[in-house]
Amino acid sequence: MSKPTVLLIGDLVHTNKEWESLSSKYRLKEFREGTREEFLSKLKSDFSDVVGLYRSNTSTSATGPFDQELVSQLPKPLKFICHNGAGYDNIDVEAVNDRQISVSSTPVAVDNATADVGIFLMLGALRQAHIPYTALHEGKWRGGAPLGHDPKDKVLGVLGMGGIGRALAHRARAFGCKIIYHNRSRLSPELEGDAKYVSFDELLAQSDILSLNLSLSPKTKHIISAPQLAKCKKGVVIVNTARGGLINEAELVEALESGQVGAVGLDVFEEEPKIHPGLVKNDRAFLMPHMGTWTVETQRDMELLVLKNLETGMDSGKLITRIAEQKGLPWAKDDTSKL
Ligand SMILES: *[C@@H]1O[C@H](CO)[C@@H](O)[C@H](O)[C@H]1NC(C)=O
Ligand SMILES: *[C@@H]1O[C@H](CO)[C@@H](O)[C@H](O)[C@H]1NC(C)=O
Ligand SMILES: *[C@@H]1O[C@H](CO)[C@@H](O)[C@H](O)[C@H]1NC(C)=O
Ligand SMILES: CC(=O)N[C@H]1CO[C@H](CO)[C@@H](O)[C@@H]1O
Repeated sequence: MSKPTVLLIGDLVHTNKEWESLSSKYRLKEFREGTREEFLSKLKSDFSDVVGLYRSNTSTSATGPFDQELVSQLPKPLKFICHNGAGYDNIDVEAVNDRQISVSSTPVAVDNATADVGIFLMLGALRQAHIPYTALHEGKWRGGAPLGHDPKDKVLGVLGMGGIGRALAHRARAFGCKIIYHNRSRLSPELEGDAKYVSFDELLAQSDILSLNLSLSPKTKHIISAPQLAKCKKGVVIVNTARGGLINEAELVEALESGQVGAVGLDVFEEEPKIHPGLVKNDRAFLMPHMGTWTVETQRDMELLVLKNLETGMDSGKLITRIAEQKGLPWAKDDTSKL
């Protein structure tokens, strides 16, 4: 019997050995680079027998997004798309669900590193670190930096209390923050700890620091815009390590300029890599170019989790970290014991 085929799209950096060792069980095919046209044409020839595939956010630059057009041309035998990344907004979920193709992403593996950057941005924004940091590099010592603020006794509001939100809360407790959160559903007492569950409006009204940790979907796009910013305390600090599109960036700039928002710590932007000029030039903006998971250890852990999903899918028909939109569907079978 011939081995089933798995396909790697885009690059693999830290786990090439592990990938190659899968050749004992599967036929390995690769599309590390190329164009969307080439990819679509290979789907009909070379790749027509692919059962499982590995993709990543960066492979989007080779194939374009997994939108309706592309998903409709995926080969018939394809059952699994294992995606490298916590966010998978470049996969059309409705289209893959229609075809009953299982999709996994890499939550959990990203939690700690992303929460680390969340804290870094929170502290950077509270201290308005941008001013002394750039001044020092220009030979101007502190550059007239204003006094910053301590995290101690500040109310940290976490919007979206998933793995990253909880890892952030865990760290923020050590800095003396009081944690409140809002999530579509309240967490179990074990997961909640001393964090207080509040409504979305209460979260806005009570937070000294507001951190976003929810995934981007049509429902959450621009969840923070002018009306929400107006409901916040004057001088609120906004931290975003999730997705740029959660915030209306132009309206955030206005609120920052008016002083309604005191400072921001942002790792993600609405039209990456383009950043609103009002953010770049604002001294109270502490910015990073989407580096949440940008560490050797975490990148490797993410690649390993994708390969583990692929292998589990191929061998048992189940996924370890299936995307939320597929959980509970009759054809969607999971095995979370391997996490
Ligand atoms: C993933 O791709 C989306 C666009 O599809 C982009 O907004 C986002 O910045 C990318 N994320 C990473 C981690 O590169
Ligand atoms: C995250 O860090 C905690 C320690 O703070 C550790 O217990 C946990 O295993 C880490 N999670 C992952 C997925 O590595
Ligand atoms: C937050 O709410 C969503 C939607 O109800 C739910 O899927 C998720 O499990 C919740 N998060 C936690 C950590 O309970
Ligand atoms: C990127 C990410 O992991 N976001 C999580 C933040 O919290 C929401 C709500 O609990 C989760 O659904 C997301 O997965």
